[in-house]
Amino acid sequence: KILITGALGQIGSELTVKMRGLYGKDNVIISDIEKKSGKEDLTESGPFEIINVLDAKQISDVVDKYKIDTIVNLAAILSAVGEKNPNLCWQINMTGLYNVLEIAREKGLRIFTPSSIAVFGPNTPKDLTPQDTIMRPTTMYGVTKVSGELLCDYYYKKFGVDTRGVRFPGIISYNTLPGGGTTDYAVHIYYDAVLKKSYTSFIDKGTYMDMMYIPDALDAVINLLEADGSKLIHRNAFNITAMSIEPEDIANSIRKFIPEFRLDYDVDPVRQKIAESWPNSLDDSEARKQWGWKPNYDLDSMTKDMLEKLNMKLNIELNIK
Ligand code: VAH
Repeated sequence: KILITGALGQIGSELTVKMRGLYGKDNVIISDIEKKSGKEDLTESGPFEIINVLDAKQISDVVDKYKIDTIVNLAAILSAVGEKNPNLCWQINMTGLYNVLEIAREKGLRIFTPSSIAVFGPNTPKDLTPQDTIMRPTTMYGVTKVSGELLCDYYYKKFGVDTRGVRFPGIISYNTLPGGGTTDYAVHIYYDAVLKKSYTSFIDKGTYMDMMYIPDALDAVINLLEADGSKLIHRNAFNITAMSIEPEDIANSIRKFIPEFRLDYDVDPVRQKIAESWPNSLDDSEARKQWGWKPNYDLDSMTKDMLEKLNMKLNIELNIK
């Protein structure tokens, strides 16, 4: 039985559907800090619990109630919001994780914790960033992701807790908007392409970051959780990526489907500084070797699918209004 925390967010809302399809809805218990309107398709279609990850007893009670054996801990504050409220970012990302790890230690659970390219900082090698290298992030979010990786590896080595994780790049999806990250421009550009045939980017031209389409991100969670643990040399967390792109690359790809699409810039210095502190591209060969990581979507196939799905989604919403 799997418990997903933060299940109503960008990754969680689609991981819920995927996992319920694979394992059966009653085997995937989802939780979030509150019920969110518009998420009835998730909260009414299977077990849903309110969990504030800062309350260890709430987590423990749900684990006992449903006999959970695996927790996918997605509850988190992302990079840009984390710079606005670093204390909350530390509390949610670290105390939440600590509570989950302590329950996993007591009850012998398996834990998946997402890390991020945000673990890397300005003095990390920027191109084809290695799996094992310098990690001195300059955001509170990045500090919590490095700390989280170290804590998860500690719980594996010291207590034998089966912890696993991946360093997610920016994730692009059309179902649920991301919760305040730096890579969010790469999601909003597609929404505006459909709605306005133009987008004003808060990240500057020429700023490369790793990205991936959400179906590949969901496969990474499933495949790493199902991987034979005895074959894993690393645990927390694996570099994974599908593409290294900058805003102009996305615009050129969109123009293959919307020729008149226009991109201009109104750079946000805070998020630009964060983006520049992260790598241009990751080396994800260890994930490919140790558990068969392989993305299926490249930029153009992602763009094609995003525009098709957003056209349907936004036109339906527009027609309803
Ligand atoms: C963010 N989308 O921008 C998240 C992620 C790698 C980026 O951590 O904060």
